Amino acid sequence: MDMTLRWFGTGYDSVTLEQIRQIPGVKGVISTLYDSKPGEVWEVEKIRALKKEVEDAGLALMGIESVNIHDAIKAATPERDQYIDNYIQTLINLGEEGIHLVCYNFMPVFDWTRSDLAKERADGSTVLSYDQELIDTIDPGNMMESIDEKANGFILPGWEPDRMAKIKELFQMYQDVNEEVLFENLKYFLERIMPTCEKYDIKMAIHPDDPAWSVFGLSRIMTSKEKLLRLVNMVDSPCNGVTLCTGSLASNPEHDIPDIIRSLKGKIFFAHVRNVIHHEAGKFDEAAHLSSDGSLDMFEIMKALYDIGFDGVIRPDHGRAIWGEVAMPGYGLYDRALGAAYLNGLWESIVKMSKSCIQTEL
Ligand SMILES: [Mn+2]
Repeated sequence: MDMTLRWFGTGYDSVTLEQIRQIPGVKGVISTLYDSKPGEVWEVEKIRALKKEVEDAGLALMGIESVNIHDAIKAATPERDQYIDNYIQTLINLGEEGIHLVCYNFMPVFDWTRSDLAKERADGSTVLSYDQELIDTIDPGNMMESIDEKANGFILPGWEPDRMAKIKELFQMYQDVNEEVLFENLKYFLERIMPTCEKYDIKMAIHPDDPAWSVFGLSRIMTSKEKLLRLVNMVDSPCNGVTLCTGSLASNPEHDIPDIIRSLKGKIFFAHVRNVIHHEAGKFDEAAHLSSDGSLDMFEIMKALYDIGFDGVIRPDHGRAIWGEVAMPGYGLYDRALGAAYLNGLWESIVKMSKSCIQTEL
């Protein structure tokens, strides 16, 4: 297991590589070319420069989150093949630079969605939060403004202002894209890119939809164990797998995360681990990573990852904003560093206890 932190790049992230390097047990970062637009070919020089910057700081670039997928591919417009060609060229350029993990999502129009980016808790910390009733009062055309208000001046991942400016066109583009069509479009995309992924050993790790249900009437398909299994089974390739994001999947309180992990044995290439507090249906807050701070049992989650032999890249996911830090919501240094230390602690104890059990049995 390789513990990492997500890092958005110099000029985009308030956290520095030097700070990340000082977190015990963190070996690398997951990053992206944050100024690239969906559909663009990533230039080799830019990938190389990013990798060099990370390595010069004593860390490894362990994967990309994300190479975003152009809406033409998700909606299967006549331009999709050209955009898939571009995507393949980006994968080739990443592969040539030794990148072997790419996280992506296949959500129409909106990436992750929250109703509040800074909900205050009793201890003064703030967290991201979701309330379906509040979301239902928002005109999707104004979603960008409501998200932007509490973003501390940062551009949020997946909420590119240029794209959001064309929100009406985007909704039109997806009006006939139901779940089955979206699955077909995803299959088409994966079948076209897998030969390149296999050639360069690039693991494509789809991120579950967040929250795990349809929002604003748009179809969403990466929303449950059954659908994640359908995805891994519909395109048979060692490079077709998932990002196991505990917080996204746990937006639905009925989801049993350790069970989902076990069912995806061999297909989890990347893990995002965070905790949530469930309220009534359609309403949840993010929390500190500690089990007792939220509704998820993080020991059982890490144990399930251990039991399936997970040896991929992991990162603490969104943290709370604490100690007065001003950062991109969910992506401050302090609480994610606490999260990394905690998850490493859980892992160490699971590994050592498992080994002593084996010895006892012998
Ligand atoms: Mn995630």
